[in-house]
Amino acid sequence: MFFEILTLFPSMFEGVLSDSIIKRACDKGLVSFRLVDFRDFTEDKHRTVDDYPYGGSPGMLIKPAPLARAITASKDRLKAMAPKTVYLTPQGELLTHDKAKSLSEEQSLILLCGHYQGIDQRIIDHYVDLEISMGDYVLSGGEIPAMALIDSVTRLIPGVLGNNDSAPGDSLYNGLLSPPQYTRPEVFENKRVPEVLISGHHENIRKWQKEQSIAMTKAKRPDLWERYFKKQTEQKSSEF
Ligand code: 4G0
Repeated sequence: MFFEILTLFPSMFEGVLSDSIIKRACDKGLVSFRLVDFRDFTEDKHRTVDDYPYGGSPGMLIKPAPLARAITASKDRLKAMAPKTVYLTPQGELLTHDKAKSLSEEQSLILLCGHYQGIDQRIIDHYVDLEISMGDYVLSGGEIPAMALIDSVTRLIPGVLGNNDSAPGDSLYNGLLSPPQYTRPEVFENKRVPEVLISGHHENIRKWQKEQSIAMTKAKRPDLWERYFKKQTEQKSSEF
């Protein structure tokens, strides 16, 4: 996977891209990155990237011309890798495991990080393939959402994760929350690890974990539970 990141703050990515799983994926040749400062695509003396919105709404917007030039240059360089242009915005579709999975099957992504009140709508209409949001809240820029997207997508690329941190075991992979987990010691501040987990009885452990997953999901994420339940009943009824 090739990620091309279009941002006004390329240095924000340095720590994240040179750490842990993403770094290992880079070293293995499974992902690569290029950071582009789209201020370099301005043509005025002051290198202006923002302007006032028509209609008099408060705040500033990213001007269309430098972005259009930057995106065109990226699309052109990556054309052999069929790039999809992704805009990180609170107005996008919420990122889910399924969406991250389908993005992980792309050859290349151009990630567009906006600032202020966002970007000119004509860029969204004519240059952007996909609008993605990390949640219903506003940040000062799209950089942190882009990092979250890169991390979640990279983990799903075959060969990135070792056996010690395998994606199929992840919470949400199967649509349920993870069951409660425990590590040593067996007694901590007078609280014991649930007996079944130290019984060595694998079938009982599996059954207990599934029950706990379901109980936790019902209690904490009724929205996920409803989706899971619907999918299960659909699968069962299609067996007849
Ligand atoms: C576009 C993404 C980008 C529009 C970006 C702000 C949150 C997210 C930005 C705006 C972001 C998210 C309309 C304020 C930059 N904040 N939830 N900030 N508006 O994924």
